Parts: sequence; C-alpha cells; structure tokens
Amino acid sequence: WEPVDGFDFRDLTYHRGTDVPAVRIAFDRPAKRNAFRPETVDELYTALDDAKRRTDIGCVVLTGNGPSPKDGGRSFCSGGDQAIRGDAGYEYTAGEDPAPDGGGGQQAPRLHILEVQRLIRHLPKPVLCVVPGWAVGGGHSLHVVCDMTLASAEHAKFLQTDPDVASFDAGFGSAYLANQVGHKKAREVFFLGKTYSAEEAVEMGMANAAVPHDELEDVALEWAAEMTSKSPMAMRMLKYAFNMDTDGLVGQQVFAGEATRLGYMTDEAAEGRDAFNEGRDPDFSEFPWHY
Ligand code: 1HA
Repeated sequence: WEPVDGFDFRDLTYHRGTDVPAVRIAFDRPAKRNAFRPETVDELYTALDDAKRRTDIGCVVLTGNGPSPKDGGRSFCSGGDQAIRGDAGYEYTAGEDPAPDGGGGQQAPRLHILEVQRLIRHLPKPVLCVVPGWAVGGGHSLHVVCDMTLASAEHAKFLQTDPDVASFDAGFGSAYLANQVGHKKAREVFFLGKTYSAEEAVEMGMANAAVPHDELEDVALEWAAEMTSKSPMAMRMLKYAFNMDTDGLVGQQVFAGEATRLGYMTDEAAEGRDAFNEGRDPDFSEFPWHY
C-alpha cells in the first residue's frame, strides 16, 4: 500500500495498492476502538467518494487500524463516539480536538453515517470489510452493509449494542442483517447483545471467512486482486443486481442507470443521438428487434 496523495485525514488513513488496483481506507482512532465522530464520517465519505471516482480502482478495503496504544485492543469500528453524542445526533464541537471550521450548517448534530452506508451500497465496485477486532454498534452495521466481510479468526468480535445506548439502526444494520442471517438470529443479535466470534459470524452468514490474524491483510489483498481481475461492467451489474430487491425503486434506478450506460455504448444509441444533432429523422432500420 502507498498513501493516496492530496488528502490530509485526521481520523482515517487512505492508501492505494502498489500492485493491486484497490484502496485501503482505515479508521484511525484505535484508542477509542475506532469510534467515529462527525469528522470521521466526513472523511470516510470523502475517501469513499474518491475511490468511487477512480476508474483505475476496482475494490475498496475498509478496515480499522490498531492495536490501541493504550491497551493493545483491536477494533474495526465501535460505532458512534458516545462522548460527543448530543441530543439530536453526534456533535462536531465537543470532541477532544477543535471542531472544523464548518459553516453552512455543517456543524449541526449529525447521523450521517447513514449517508456513508448508502454510498457503500451504491459504489460501483465491491467493498470488502476487514474486521481485525471489534465490530460494534454502528461499526457492526457498517460491516453488514459492505459487500463481503473478512474477519480475524483470533481477534474479531461482533456485537450490537444499539439498544444498550438507546440507539437503533432500523435500516440496513437490522433489516438487511436479517436478510443475511435470518430474522430469529438478527433479532437475537440486537435483543440479547451477545458477542460473536469470527467463526460464529461465518456460520451465521454475516461474514465470509475467518482467517489467522497475521494473514488477514494478505488475504484481503488476494481477494481484492481476484475481484479486480474480473470484468468491471459485470461486477457492477452484479453488485447492483444483488442490491436491487433490498433497495426498492432506488435499487432499480441504480441498476437501470448502468443498463442505460450499456445502451449508450451501442451503435443504435449513437444513431439516435447523431440524428438529433444532425437535424434528421433517426434510421433504426438496421437494428434488430432482439429477443
Ligand atoms: O446506532 C447508531 C446509529 C443509528 C442510526 C443512525 C446513526 C447511527 C450512528 C451511530 C450508531 C451507533 O454506533 S450506537 C452504538 C455506539 N457504540 C457502542 O455502544 C459501543 C460502545 N463501546 C463498547 O461497548 C466497548 O467499548 C467495546 C465493546 C467496543 C470495546 O470494549 P473493550 O475492549 O472492553 O474496551 P473499552 O475499555 O470499553 O474501550 C476502550 C476505550 O475506547 C475506552 O476509553 P478509555 O476508557 O480508554 O478512555 C472507551 O470509552 C472507548 N470507546 C469504545 N467505544 C467507544 C468509545 N468511546 C466512545 N464511543 C464509543 N463507541
């Protein structure tokens, strides 16, 4: 990995592969088990959006740095930073660092990790969640939203604390989880708040594999290399196909947008465009009514 130029993130690290066309975005607040504050979420959105726009990048690896310098604890992400949770969302102003010079309502209390979830869903390339330790609360929901999850066999721990802190991800974090593990199990995750190992997460169907911790990032790179060796068009059509039923009409819109792009690439579409620009009637007679 090498740092991506042009970004000065405080709560994240952002790298791109030297040999594999993938990026690695990592939460970088290990002393707080990689809890996110609004600034973290802003940075995460920026990094993901950048990864989306890079046409030479085919995969995003999302993970958490560690271990904690305080106690050696490892984490993917422990959700919203409870220390700066205000009455209407997470606050920019009460963290241990100075708030950014926002303006324009930017410093209003935020719940915009949900915007990040939607960006991950609509990113036209796979997002691989690599869980080296805790995935908790809103961090658990993030792993649920990612296309695949790879977990440290020794250190990954999956836990939903939302109702313990009077929060609830009533969207993808719960309903889409039920899609993955079934309703009884998803309700157990939230209602009992048990901690699940990597192996249990795989058995339940919410993680793809548990691998030895020392091999975690190597396997992530291998998976990224495999995925990025495939057809970009087929990969994004498949991702959006998988999303379509759980995204409703928005899912159809996103999939249909890609169908439109494929349509635009045909001679038939060029004829429609050219005829308009040349001020003549289009001639579609040479194009078959395929079946
Ligand atoms: O549900 C939502 C949303 C729903 C809809 C829309 C938007 C949403 C946005 C966010 C969320 C949420 O994320 S709600 C759930 C918030 N997260 C939690 O409830 C998890 C809280 N943390 C824990 O349960 C535990 O810390 C842990 C299971 C992750 C780790 O336990 P461990 O290994 O025993 O470590 P611990 O000593 O507890 O934590 C280490 C340090 O990290 C502590 O700080 P220190 O005493 O060393 O100063 C601890 O306070 C800090 N820390 C851990 N997690 C958080 C945190 N500080 C702030 N916020 C945290 N989430």
